[in-house]
Amino acid sequence: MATSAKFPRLLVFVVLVSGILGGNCLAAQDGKPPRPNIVFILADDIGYGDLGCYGATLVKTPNLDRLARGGMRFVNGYAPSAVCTPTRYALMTGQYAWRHAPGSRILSGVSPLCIPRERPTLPGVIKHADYTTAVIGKWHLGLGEGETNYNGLISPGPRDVGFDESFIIPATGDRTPCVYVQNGEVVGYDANDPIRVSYGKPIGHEPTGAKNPELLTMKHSHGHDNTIINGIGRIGYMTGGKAARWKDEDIADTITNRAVSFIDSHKDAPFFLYFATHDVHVPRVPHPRFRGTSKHGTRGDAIQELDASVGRILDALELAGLTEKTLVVFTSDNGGVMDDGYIDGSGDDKSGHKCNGVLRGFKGGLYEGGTRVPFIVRWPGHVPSDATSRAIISHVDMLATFGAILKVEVPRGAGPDSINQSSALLEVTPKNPPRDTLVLHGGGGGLAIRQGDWKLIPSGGTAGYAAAKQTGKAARGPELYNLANDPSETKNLASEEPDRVAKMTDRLRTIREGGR
Ligand code: NG6
Ligand code: CA
Repeated sequence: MATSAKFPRLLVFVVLVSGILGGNCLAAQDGKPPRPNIVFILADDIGYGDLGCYGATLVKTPNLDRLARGGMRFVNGYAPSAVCTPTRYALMTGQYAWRHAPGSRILSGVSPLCIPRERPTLPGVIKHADYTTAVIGKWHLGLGEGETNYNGLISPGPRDVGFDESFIIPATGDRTPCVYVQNGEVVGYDANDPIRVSYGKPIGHEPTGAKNPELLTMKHSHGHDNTIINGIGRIGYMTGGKAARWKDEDIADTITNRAVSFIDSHKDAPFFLYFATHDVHVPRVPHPRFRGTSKHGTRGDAIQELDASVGRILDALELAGLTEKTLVVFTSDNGGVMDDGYIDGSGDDKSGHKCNGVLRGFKGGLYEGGTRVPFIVRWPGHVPSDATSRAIISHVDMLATFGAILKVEVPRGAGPDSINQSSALLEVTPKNPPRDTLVLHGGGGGLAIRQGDWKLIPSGGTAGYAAAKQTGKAARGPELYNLANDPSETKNLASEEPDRVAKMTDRLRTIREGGR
């Protein structure tokens, strides 16, 4: 694998056709497809079975279903990891996160930026095609250097890895600090009320979930007992920044409003919008207008809130006349989970809703429920409509894929694990499916490999993340499944197929040690 230092961004990007196409022009030239705007919507903790278009009946997702009808639904779409930060790292860099330790684990709210500044990134590649790039929503890739200081300009951050504009939740909804950061500054910052954040050692005198459970509006089931903000115990302590703190019930509206206004104000020139929702991560606090609207409790209400956000994005594109000129992707950062640390009814949900559909396992784990997620792509006139693709595709492929669609040549060494999937986007059954093999990363750090219809989880691979344990006992030795015959991973074929286990173990080792 080439080191990133060999490829300083400005020197190595060769923009092949932006000159020919003439800056912001989106029109087709020489019969070639035009360059679309790109809206990449990354939901949080949405599972394979959570949407109507993937079989859910107890939650209604009319907007996501409409997106799927207008485009292609992948049934073998994978988040690169079963947890958030490593998935986002792989999406941003086209490199598996387990190759780069700082991006390979769930980060706190004071972790430094985990993307090396010299590494080529997805927004960086797109920017080189003269696009305006923005991230709105959950970041969770660290900010600053050393321990993040939320007072003053917070740098480096999104704008140092390819984004022109940013409006972000720094880590997660359940982690301090509970404030938005816009272009490096806390929104609503008050210099007279400085912000201090701590993980591990308590700071400040504000009530905590551990000491003042009577003040909680939502109780925790595990963790989440540090500073209470907006009635909810968080991971991490926080003091100050009182005027800047978010209201959980308004997060979806706040970030969706920003995304809609970004689309509206950039409708005349090409743009890339990375819209990363907080729904349906914990704490799940949908706005009152969604409460009680689904048949799957609070979690279902949050899914319906997510669907409404997506609907507003699609409407904004339509209103701006951009539906035909925009490639929209909707997917999730990891599989679904019921109880993820708060008592919100999901842990003992009896509705019958299966967040990961027929798949075994949950967020954090290496069974399919941990990483296989909805993956919908729409680009009218280019991506087949109302179609279903069986191609294996992952967020790690977006750098090479969008680079190809926008005709930006990326240097060797950029996105070392990223595969150009444009043929899989443009055809239901491409002649040579771009990807046969994919490595999956679990919340506990283990790796699994999918090759064609086969899946191998080496010994002990599923350990490590609380929710993953909801799956039942893992086997002692390696686990081998044929996903075509057994999508729920019920029959471990490892002892019947020792040769295949050996070959796949070898292949995994080669990829791990040797680059792509
Ligand atoms: C876990 C949290 C979980 C969630 C997860 C990150 C506990 C017990 N569990 O450590 O609630 O925050 O981290 O989720 O604290 S992710 O989608 O951002 O990866
Ligand atoms: Ca997540």
